[in-house]
Amino acid sequence: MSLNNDKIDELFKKHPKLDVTYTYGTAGFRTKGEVLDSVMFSVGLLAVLRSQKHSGKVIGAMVTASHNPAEDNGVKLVEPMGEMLAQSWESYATELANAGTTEELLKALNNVIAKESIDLSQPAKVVVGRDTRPSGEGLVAALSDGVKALGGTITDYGLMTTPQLHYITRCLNTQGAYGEPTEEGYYKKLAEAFKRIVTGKVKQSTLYIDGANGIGAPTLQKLAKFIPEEILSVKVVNDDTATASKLNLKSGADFVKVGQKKPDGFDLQPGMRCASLDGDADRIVFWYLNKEGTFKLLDGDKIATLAAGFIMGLVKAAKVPNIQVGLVQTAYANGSATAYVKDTLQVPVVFTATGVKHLHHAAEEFDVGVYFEANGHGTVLFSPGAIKAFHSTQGTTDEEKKALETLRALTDLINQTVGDALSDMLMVEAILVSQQRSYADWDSAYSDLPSRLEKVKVSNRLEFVAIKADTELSKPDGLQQKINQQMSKFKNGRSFVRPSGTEDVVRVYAEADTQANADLLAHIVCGIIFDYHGGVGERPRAFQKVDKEGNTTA
Ligand code: 16G
Ligand code: MG
Repeated sequence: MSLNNDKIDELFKKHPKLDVTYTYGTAGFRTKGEVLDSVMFSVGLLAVLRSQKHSGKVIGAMVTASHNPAEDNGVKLVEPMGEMLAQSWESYATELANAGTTEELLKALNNVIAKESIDLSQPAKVVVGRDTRPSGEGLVAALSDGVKALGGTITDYGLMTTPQLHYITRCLNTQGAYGEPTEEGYYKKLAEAFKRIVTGKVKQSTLYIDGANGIGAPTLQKLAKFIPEEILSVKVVNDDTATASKLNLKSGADFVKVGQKKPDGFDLQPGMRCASLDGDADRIVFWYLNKEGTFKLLDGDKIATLAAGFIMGLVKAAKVPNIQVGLVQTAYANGSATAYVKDTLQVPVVFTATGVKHLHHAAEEFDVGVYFEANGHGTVLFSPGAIKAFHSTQGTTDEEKKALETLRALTDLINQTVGDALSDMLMVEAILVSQQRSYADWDSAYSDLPSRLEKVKVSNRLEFVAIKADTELSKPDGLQQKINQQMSKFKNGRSFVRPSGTEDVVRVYAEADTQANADLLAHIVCGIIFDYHGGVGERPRAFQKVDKEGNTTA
């Protein structure tokens, strides 16, 4: 079989490429919604080839720009078992998206077909979902045209969270073994598993969830209907999805994590238990006011340590042999969190580069792999062997049986495809209920080292090459030595620099013994980058000036 060139030409003409260069980045394509029409068409084409490569298995496409403002949009492809698109295909996505004429497009398509030995006679199935952005509907139509241009079939699931789309993709490809491939199937699976863990235990106070005025808000409201009020009470705040401009505006997980402050819409009082989702509900961070009235954040590191500690305890109590629990972090993990995991929990820690796909694959190496980015994206993966062991181990005492039942329920409760804010919310709640623990008690496991995250605009961020799981730079020459020199001047000083995968900036992270020192270290490193490595635009006043010997100057 060969491509239907006329059909491709006819449909491509409906979605002409603009004079923009596109890149499939850390989490797919992401930019202004108004320039994405042709990109969506090209992603539809690629999804068909990917499905054919997998002998007709269903490929997912999620139209979202996560925590970005409402005018942005994006798309990412999902593999049959619910993981992110294989990295080796990202460059094909970029090539197809940048083809300006039908001729170029056919050339790019034939290149993928030849290199990947695609059998065009295979069937191709694609499922698509989208978040609440106004541009979403039109973009789904463009993607759909791409699928049709190559003769594939597409099912539009409409509005849903990113993790729901990943869930559905996996359900469809496992003939329902992972769950019912419907929105309701998702709610039922989570709600049932949650009930199995908490029923009969003392309920906690109301959870106030910041929905970032995005798709997570109505989704959580629907999920809550499947969980009796006697075991969980949730109140969704920032649930205005009708006013597009409010999406992620002064709200959501990213706003709270970066700014270390509460979102709009909350009259926050000590004792209230709160959390924030992001715009597509694949991230969550928890937060509260402590007794002194100070805002306190329980981020991805805190979620990971809570989960790892709880699961380790269960595995021990259930006497399941040979289960290795491991934790995966990125360079953004707070130094105190890493120390706590190694020294107190005594769990092995692996570091990967930033981006969910890297963490996910590293977590698969463990029987129970807990992975979270500090920003709140993460999940816990159970290997097939671990799931089997939890079911085949019988347990003799009541305590053993109870622990086994909780472990089994956790394998259903925790989304196995990708980080899922709603599943993570229920996981955390199930743990806190089981341990009868308050946020403050959870928080007291360790104290974060003060940290600062900054960004610097530079003329070419691709001149910055991060190595060793983003902890060091190999390029530009000499910069890493300068950073090392500055770090050594601060107690507990640690700083690293990496080019962003989602924004045209380089990011600078620093931590140290005090907030003032963390800020200073970050601003020194920012100053060095800005002054010696291509800073552009107005020089932020906070950036420190440093001479060639590395001494700060006024
Ligand atoms: C994307 C990634 C996230 C990562 C972030 C880093 C996925 C689904 N999301 O949002 O994991 O933390 O990018 O952004 O992979 P940056 O490269 O701009 O710092
Ligand atoms: Mg997100």
